Amino acid sequence: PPEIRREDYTPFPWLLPAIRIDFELGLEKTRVVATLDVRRNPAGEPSPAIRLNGDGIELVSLKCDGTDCADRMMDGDDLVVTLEGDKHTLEIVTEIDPSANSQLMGLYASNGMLCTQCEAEGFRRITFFPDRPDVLSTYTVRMSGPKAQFPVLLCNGNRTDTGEEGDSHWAEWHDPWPKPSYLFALVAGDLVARSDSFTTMSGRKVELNVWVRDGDLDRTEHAMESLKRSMKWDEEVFGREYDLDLFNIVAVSDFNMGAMENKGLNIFNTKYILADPETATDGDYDGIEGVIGHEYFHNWSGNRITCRDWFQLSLKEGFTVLRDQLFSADMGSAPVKRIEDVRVLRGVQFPEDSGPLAHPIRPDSYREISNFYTATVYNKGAEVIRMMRTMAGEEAFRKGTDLYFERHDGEAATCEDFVTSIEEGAGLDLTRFRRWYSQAGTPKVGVALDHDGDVARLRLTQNVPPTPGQPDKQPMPIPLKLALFDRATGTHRGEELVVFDEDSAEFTFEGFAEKPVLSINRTFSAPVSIERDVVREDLVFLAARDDDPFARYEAMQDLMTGYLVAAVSGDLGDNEREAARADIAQAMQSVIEDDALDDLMRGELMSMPSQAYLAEQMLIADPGRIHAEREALKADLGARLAPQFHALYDRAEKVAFSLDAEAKGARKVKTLLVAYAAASDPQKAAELAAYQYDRADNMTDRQGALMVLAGLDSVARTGRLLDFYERYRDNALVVDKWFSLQAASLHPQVVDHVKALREHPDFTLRNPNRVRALYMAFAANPAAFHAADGEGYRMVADLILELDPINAQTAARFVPPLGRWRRIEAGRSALMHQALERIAAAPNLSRDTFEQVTRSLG
Ligand code: BAL
Ligand code: ZN
Repeated sequence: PPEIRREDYTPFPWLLPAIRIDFELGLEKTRVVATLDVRRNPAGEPSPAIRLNGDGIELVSLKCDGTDCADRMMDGDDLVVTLEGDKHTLEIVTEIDPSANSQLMGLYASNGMLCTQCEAEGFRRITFFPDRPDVLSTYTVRMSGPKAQFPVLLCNGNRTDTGEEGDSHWAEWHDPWPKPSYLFALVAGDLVARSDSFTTMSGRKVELNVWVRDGDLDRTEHAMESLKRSMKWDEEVFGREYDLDLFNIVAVSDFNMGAMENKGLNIFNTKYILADPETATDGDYDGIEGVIGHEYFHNWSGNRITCRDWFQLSLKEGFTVLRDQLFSADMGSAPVKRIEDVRVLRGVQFPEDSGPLAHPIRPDSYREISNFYTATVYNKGAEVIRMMRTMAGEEAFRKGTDLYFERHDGEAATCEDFVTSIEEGAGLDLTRFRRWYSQAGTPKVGVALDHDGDVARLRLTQNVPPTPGQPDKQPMPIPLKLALFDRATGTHRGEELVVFDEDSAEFTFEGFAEKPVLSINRTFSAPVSIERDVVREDLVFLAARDDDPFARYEAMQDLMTGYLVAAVSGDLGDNEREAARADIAQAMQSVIEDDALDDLMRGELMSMPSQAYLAEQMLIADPGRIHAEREALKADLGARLAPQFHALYDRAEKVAFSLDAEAKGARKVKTLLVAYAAASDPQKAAELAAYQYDRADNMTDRQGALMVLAGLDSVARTGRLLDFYERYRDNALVVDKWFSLQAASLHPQVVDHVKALREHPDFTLRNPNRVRALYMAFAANPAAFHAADGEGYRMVADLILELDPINAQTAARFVPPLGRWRRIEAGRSALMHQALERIAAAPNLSRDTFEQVTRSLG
């Protein structure tokens, strides 16, 4: 497959201001008649032909200005039509079989309903079209089909007319907002809606519907409330008002992504819609609110202003992730949300940035764009915009985003357009800052603090590591929030922001009789990796009293990370080991005893760094040793702090179920404590987990207990796993949890469990949620995936090969875990490499998997 390069962008030579599509809908056969008004684009290069993209579809007929058109050719999957004049009408007829569409791109069948997914390049699987984001059209769509099978017919925009013809009925929809083809959507099925309304800031009433299958309606309240909160928040915080009279959301159970922001008709994975306390965890509730917000916010950051080309994906995704993060922070605990966001960034994006698939947030080339819906484009993209906000301040940043929305409304814009708007609107000089868009790799920031007389001197260095195709890097502006604490009083004089954009920089602070304690990168103000020489005593100090919750969390993480990295490398003598463990326990005790903390935050402070994060701290990681040392520390803490842990559990247990922060916090610490107990006293832990499971009146407690039990060899394990399955076997989302819990468990026989679950009658390769439930959980379970004999790698490679012809996009997502081979100890590394080579050697690989595997081997 050819490589597509950002620098090759040229405008499309034709404009398609208005299009009309007639769908005669059927699960096995859908006939599509697309009528395109095309006219020459004065801004494009003159072209004797129009290229209409296709993907696996066959042309039934083609007319140009009313007559059959023979002056055409196929170029690969694309249809190229010779056009001489400046203005034509093309009528294109295609027929497709949605039931055969297992890729879930384009128009496909899911549980008897029809739905679409067009981003990034799915529209070309429906009809021949210039399927690129800079071609904007208004769409008028007529849908017709059997009334009994498809009682509900939905499309983008507003419904303008309906009618019936015998057993069949039809609806006509018109979307007045010009949009690219990737935002097209259609749904036909037997659905019911929770309906509500929202009155916008200018007083317009918008009808809201959340459409689900009959029987799921009771679980849509949280989604609807989240939608209304999103609409209000975007008005208040970004000044953005909704722009249609109708907003529909549809939940489907077969979906490649989390959700999709199609104009006026968001389509969601059921996972991000359906919730009630019996079947959804607190995490699920938060996920729903965040994703509903995310898709809604796209209406402005994505739909009203879209992307010129797919290299600009972070323009809409990075910005929209930032918007959803700020929204969730405002709706719940801001510090905890920040910690969660950083955990995702460091757990997923940092490894991406330091591996063979590293790419800048605005990539320079790709073969398959689906592979670039990454944590880098999304989450690092959000961090980059967050840094602009930090440097500008909230008010000035808002001026920048106002200017961006005003200046580019209705356009297909670029990241550069965004940066220029922020620069002008917020009054920042972002000249050097633009390097964050072009350079991949996580900057390493060296931090050293000296003290001399009454002066504290901070020395900073930065180094952006080489990444594929980018051997040499330029220094980038790095905004670091910091505070210097007086050891005696435990206070500081105020937070400062330093921005340094050279290889090294020095800052001096006067008036410190004694060396202060440095708190740096507070709130995680820059997405960098801090490397500092810090004594444990200072970390214990910060863990107990830093007034920035993120920095306090960071001190706890650093304490544990420092110890674990040293322990894994074998650098610690017995005395040092004991001293470090005692310090960690002391810090944790101060966290448990701090009455000013809420339990949501306490849970964060008590959480250990993930194995992925620990592996990232080492040039070459030994997953077996990391796992063993991490479990040993857990056991040690569980034993040392047993009385404190008990007391905390007892207190948390008394909090009755509700969805407020106090009760959520109580649930969080309870399960965390059972997990510690599992390491220190497995038998007691099994009893406690079974007890928590049996008396659970909500999914958070039940799933937490089962998570721990799944990792233990205990009779309680078998019984509760069976009970869970029997209780929820009719609920696909909960059965997904059942698969995940077993694949993610700490049980020594996970490999065998996953093999058995692969054969379970409920497992299917056709449903991405089910595949991810079993295999993503497995690939993210270091002890199992990195089994020393390579069985975990073989299983994932087998999955990729089997899934690739069915759903290439989902298959390719399993390649990155194997792509970490260069950073893993030699024995396993060779086995990972072998697995990748076996995939690479397979015939007929999809473009998705081919690209990921070749880059990973690279
Ligand atoms: N645009 C694809 C799904 C999302 O990021 O919202
Ligand atoms: Zn998005």
